Amino acid sequence: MTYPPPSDAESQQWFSRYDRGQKGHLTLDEMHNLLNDRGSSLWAPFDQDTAFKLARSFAPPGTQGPPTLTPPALNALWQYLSQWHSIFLSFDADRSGRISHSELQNALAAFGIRLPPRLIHLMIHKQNLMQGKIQKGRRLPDDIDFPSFIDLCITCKQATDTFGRLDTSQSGSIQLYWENYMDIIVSGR
Ligand SMILES: [Ca+2]
Repeated sequence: MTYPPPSDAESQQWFSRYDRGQKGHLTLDEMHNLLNDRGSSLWAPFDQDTAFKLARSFAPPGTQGPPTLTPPALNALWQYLSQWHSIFLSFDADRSGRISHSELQNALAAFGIRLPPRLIHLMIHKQNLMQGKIQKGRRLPDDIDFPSFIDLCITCKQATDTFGRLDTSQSGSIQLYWENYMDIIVSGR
């Protein structure tokens, strides 16, 4: 089941409903609530961290402080989620509603990102750990849901962009001073 992008009228209706005080923009919390309410029949809830990454990606450039979303930015976000949900479904080969190790490996390879199985396992484990989806006494999930898939793809894209920016000769390797490395870790860019 795919999620069609909303019409302009529908999108405006949702925006008005969640824009408390009719400010003309959605705060991070308002956008987070809207995201989970609208997608409740299709995907697991987005956690706060992934919602923040999405809001930051679609907030107007140069936004200082917490990201906010205008109506056009909300439309762009829904288009983005709709496209990614289709991609998610296309790589969910066994139609389980989740992405397994091999399905993730295929998806990343299709995006030009080739990673060893150990790293794929680690990323899946870390996603489930970060999002509190590992419960005490239960076997660790070895697959991820749609919000985790989105989060992981955003992380991979940021890492690939950062590496590409530093690999000016496109040799596939970079040399980093400690300070530059710390700058990347701390700034998250
Ligand atoms: Ca699957």
